[in-house]
Amino acid sequence: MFSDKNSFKDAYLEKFAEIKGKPIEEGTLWDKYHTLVVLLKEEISLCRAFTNYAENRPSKQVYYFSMEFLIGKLLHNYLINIGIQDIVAEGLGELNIDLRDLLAQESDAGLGNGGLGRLAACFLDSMAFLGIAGHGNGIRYKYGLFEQKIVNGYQTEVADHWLKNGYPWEVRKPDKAIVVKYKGNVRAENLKGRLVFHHENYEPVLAVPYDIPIFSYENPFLINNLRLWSAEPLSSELDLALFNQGNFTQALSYKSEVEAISYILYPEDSNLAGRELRLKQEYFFVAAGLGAIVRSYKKSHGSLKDFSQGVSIHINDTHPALCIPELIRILLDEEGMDWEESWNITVDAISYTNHTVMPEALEKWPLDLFKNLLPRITMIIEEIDRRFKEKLLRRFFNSEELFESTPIIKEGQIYMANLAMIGSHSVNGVAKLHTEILKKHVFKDFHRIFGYKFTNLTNGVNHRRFLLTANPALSELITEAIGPGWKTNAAQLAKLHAFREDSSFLDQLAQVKYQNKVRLAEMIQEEQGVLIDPHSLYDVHVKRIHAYKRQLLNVLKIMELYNRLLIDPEAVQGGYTFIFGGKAAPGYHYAKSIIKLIHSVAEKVNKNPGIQDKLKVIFMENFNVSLAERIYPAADLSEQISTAGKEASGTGNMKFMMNGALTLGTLDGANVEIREAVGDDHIFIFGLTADEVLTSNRNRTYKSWDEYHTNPRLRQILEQLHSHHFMENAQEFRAIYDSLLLYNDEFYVLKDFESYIRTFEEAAARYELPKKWLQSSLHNIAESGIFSSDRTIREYAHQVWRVRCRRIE
Ligand code: 26W
Repeated sequence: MFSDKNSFKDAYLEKFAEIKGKPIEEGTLWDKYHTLVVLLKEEISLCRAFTNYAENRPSKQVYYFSMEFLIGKLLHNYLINIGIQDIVAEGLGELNIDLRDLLAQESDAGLGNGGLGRLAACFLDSMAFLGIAGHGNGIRYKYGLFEQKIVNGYQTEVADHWLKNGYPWEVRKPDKAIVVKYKGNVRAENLKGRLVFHHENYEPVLAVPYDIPIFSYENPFLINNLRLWSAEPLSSELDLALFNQGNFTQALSYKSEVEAISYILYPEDSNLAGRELRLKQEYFFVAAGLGAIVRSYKKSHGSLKDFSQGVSIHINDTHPALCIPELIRILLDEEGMDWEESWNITVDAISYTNHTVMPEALEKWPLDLFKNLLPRITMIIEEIDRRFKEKLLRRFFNSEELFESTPIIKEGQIYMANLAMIGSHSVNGVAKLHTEILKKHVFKDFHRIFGYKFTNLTNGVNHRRFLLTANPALSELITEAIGPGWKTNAAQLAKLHAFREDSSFLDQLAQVKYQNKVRLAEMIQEEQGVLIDPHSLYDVHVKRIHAYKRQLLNVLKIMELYNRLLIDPEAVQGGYTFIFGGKAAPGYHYAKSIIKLIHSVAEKVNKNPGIQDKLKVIFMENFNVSLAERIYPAADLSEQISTAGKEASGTGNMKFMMNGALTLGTLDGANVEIREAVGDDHIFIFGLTADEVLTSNRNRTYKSWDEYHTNPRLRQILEQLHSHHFMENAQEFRAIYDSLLLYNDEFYVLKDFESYIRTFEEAAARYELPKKWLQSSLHNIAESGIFSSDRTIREYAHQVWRVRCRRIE
């Protein structure tokens, strides 16, 4: 790797000339960005060759199967990881190139919806960092998550053509392609007493891999791989044959049907109607990924007998659960093993993480759809189900409820979570509370049967992206104070406690936050023309828009403050800036009207001259990884206000915390553990607990009308919601109003309203005591080490994958 800026400059100019064939002065920004990536990629692959050579003892390989990898931009992180950011910035500077302009050229790879996809990306970094041979396996969607454009306060969606200029990090590997087979029929043959199955008349699809190098911080032990599969027609001859016969439409429809498989990411993160194309996608990357893994394993080991000792397959939620029947199919049909052996190897290799308790997000598929699309896989699932029921009958012959809830196939539907539970050796939730809810409620019956499979692995986030890279000023301050060790061992952030009473340090911390807030204010002014005051409290709520995440509760709070300020402009002490961001699934009308409501309230509030300096409401368009990296460092207060029991973990909460924001939240997901870590004095908790919500749901004791009748402040807001107060059209927010009153407020928004307002006021009052606030902010940063994904991945390595981390520290 380059040792100084001159050697970098020479290499860069040489590479530019080689691939662009023109003088650098004539190069576009894209040319310059592209050259930098190509140069780094080559350097990285030299390291790869070197590390593979140095590490000739084959270690266990972990494959993380995920339908989504929300990786965001890579270049900035990779420069920091390699440790050449300064050399490169200076070298480019001497060529009159601003590195920041090149960073801006990169597409933000949005191949995921939200939490689940971003978690997968953080895990890739931590696996590489810890020296685990861990690789991602997913789909190379031509279009990622839509770009959100706000028009007149409404969300509209624009296709995310992230590949339009090409994506220089990826390497296409056509020689490693795999054929994936759909439809057709299965013929059974009796070969010397053994039934052998042949899949015939299938529709073949070629899966072509594109590899992206995963390169972590400082001298990594390994350079891992993110393999994304793209669907292509099997061969052009097939098209040609059809063309020659005059079957033009059929030839074209074959091509477009095939390409549809990796065309676009489904933008729903719950409530997905069982569509054939989605099922095709799920089988596509499972069959391609496993095909390639088995091929390479056989090449180095000869047989698959010890497969599960050399390979761990992790399934990120149930979307890749077809790994279970697919691996059995390979072992049975292609390797000729018997059922027992195939089953044991499969269960031993596969582990599963659940990420949601929302019933509508638990996948189920019509059996008929399955049979038609995946005939052999369906047979295997039926056999797994049959054997499972048989065992169940022997062990729990008189427990009727077990027979109702646990089978894979029920009333003509395939339940993917049940398949994943039965066919894996480990199942985990993503925060303590979530895992308890899985054990006691969602998978209660499975917990009786397979208690030993359950474990909790609380999520974590890549602190090198969300703190080191995203917040350079804070990182520098931390490093000056405690040295650089926290970058490789986030637990060392605890050393910051020593600065609790150090007023010069606290001043600097305040300065850093202030500067980050100024930067965000400038961005908002530039993009929206709205002036916000960097001295005001930045209260930030960014995440997918969903009823259970209760952006609505936050809006009601703002409406209430506004009402109060209209009567008495001195009613609140400081100034508040409420910042929202997040996408709604395109078909989720309720979430979309929440976005419109935020805009309508913003319009009213921001334009009222009487309260100009007290209240501002901002919605930041197109929340994605890059925008997130701008927002977290500037936040004072982190809104984590889901209905208790509904948010599996949350990971934004951790990113805010490590950037020094204080949490205003319910006892839900990982908020519970954030509170355990920081103590009650450094977090603002309100609202019903998960148990209270469950009990109230069970006993049906909650009547939202009671809140309406007994709380005049609330009544006023609700009436404003369905009058002309915010909108010309009084019907605009009818669905929201009805959800709260007519449909009895499923997410306890009204129930939690009072305690939310009270707790917000406590937080706002604390903000008026700068020293106390800063001490709490520092305390949060100091305690955030356990929420690094390095900690999480160490736990996966020890408890689930049984693989050694080469990095010892
Ligand atoms: C069937 C469509 C679909 C697609 C995605 C259903 C469900 C999903 C995901 C499981 C939703 C998701 O992203 N869950 C989030 O996972 C994060 C990482 O574990 C958690 O932090 C969030 O709490 C959880 O909502």
